[in-house]
Amino acid sequence: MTTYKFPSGFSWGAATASYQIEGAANEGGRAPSIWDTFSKTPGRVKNGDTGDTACDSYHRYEEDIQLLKEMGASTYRFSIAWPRIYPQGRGEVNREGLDYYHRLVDGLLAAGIEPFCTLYHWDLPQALQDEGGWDNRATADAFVEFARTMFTEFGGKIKKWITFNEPWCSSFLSNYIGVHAPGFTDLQLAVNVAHHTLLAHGKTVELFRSLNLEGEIGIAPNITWSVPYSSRPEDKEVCLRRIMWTFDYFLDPIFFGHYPQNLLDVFAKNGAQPPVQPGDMELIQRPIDFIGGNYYSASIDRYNPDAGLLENEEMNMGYERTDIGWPLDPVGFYDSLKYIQNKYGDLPIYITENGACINNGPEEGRVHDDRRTHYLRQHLVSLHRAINDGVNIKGYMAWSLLDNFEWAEGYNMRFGLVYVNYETFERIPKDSYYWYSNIVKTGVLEV
Ligand code: GCO
Repeated sequence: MTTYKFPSGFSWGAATASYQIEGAANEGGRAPSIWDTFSKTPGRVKNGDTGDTACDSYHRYEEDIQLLKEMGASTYRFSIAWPRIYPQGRGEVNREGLDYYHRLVDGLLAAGIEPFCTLYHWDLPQALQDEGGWDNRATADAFVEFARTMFTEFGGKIKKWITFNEPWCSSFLSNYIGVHAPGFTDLQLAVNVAHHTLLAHGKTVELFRSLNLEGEIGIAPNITWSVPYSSRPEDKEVCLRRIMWTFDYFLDPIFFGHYPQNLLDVFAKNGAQPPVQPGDMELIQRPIDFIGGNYYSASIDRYNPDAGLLENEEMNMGYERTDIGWPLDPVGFYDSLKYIQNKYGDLPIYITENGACINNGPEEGRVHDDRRTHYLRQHLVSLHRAINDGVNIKGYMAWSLLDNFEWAEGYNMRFGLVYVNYETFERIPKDSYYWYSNIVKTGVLEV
């Protein structure tokens, strides 16, 4: 048996997102977001599932806090539904929405759990989409006003802020690949969305500093690792492009003030370029306090000029897969953390998401999700190895506390440590919850 001891003071927790868990879509003064519209459009989400009721966390947040507390979590990552705060995106603030998050945050603090708040986890108010959404530069300013309200209301209570969750998804997956809301397939549009997202990020960081708030602010891009099929330079190159598209495309502007040239070249070849205006890159480059990283999986890719935008062809190498079909690659987790350290330096890193889709349901009141435990065990070993090798990782948040609305996959894909019955909203901690809880409480993993 090997014992892996994590540093003392390491923060452990779990993550969720507003539209995926809250439900109560028409309550508390909330107006629709682009995800309400999208999920109600036939054919967009499996089984026609919507977030209307989700896990009903809007009403059951106390139970969820209790689950975190019993787990021993020191931190909880959740997101704010912008349309609960500004139902029309801007203008009049909705007090009921603020009150809900005050109840949640106060409950967390009373339980000794640090609130780790994501401002944008994809639920853009539909009213803003009607004005062009993130394609419209003015949306960045509306976002900054939403952030200002959150900072002034919650400053002192919330000390960890994430501006944007997985900006690659909310720009490219949503506007070029078209499988997430709002569901467009236009590269120039996606490149615009990415740029305005970064602009909103930079302006929000600047605002945060100007308010002199206690705490830290960062961003949480997805880390999609990719391993070259062979040592041929062209295979290595497509893999690097693939990694950089989800991660460096958003972090290079923040750290270095420019987009990665290899991706600008790909976009230019396809007739698209970011709508940069004078001063934008300076704003985007405002220093952040930490990097958040969401890691799930890796692919093995090779160069194939007929394989779409990046010219990468994904190879099936027979890797073990989770129930959503994503290959398990814990080594990719380690490699990506080293990559981040080499490229961006020693800024603190939080693993803001990591987890597995394993769809086992209850059997006689228990959920035996051994394959989730297996996944987590392997990834925590990689995490430990990265920490030992000097990567400055401060915390780990498992995705997810609860089974929840898995975007275009609906409710069938389950990522929770806690099982949710979507009819009764009963919560059942799975075997992996108890296993993870032991590590959270002791800071020790035994394998
Ligand atoms: C995110 C993710 C989550 C997903 C998870 C599993 O960015 O936070 O998309 O919301 O549920 O990644 O796919």
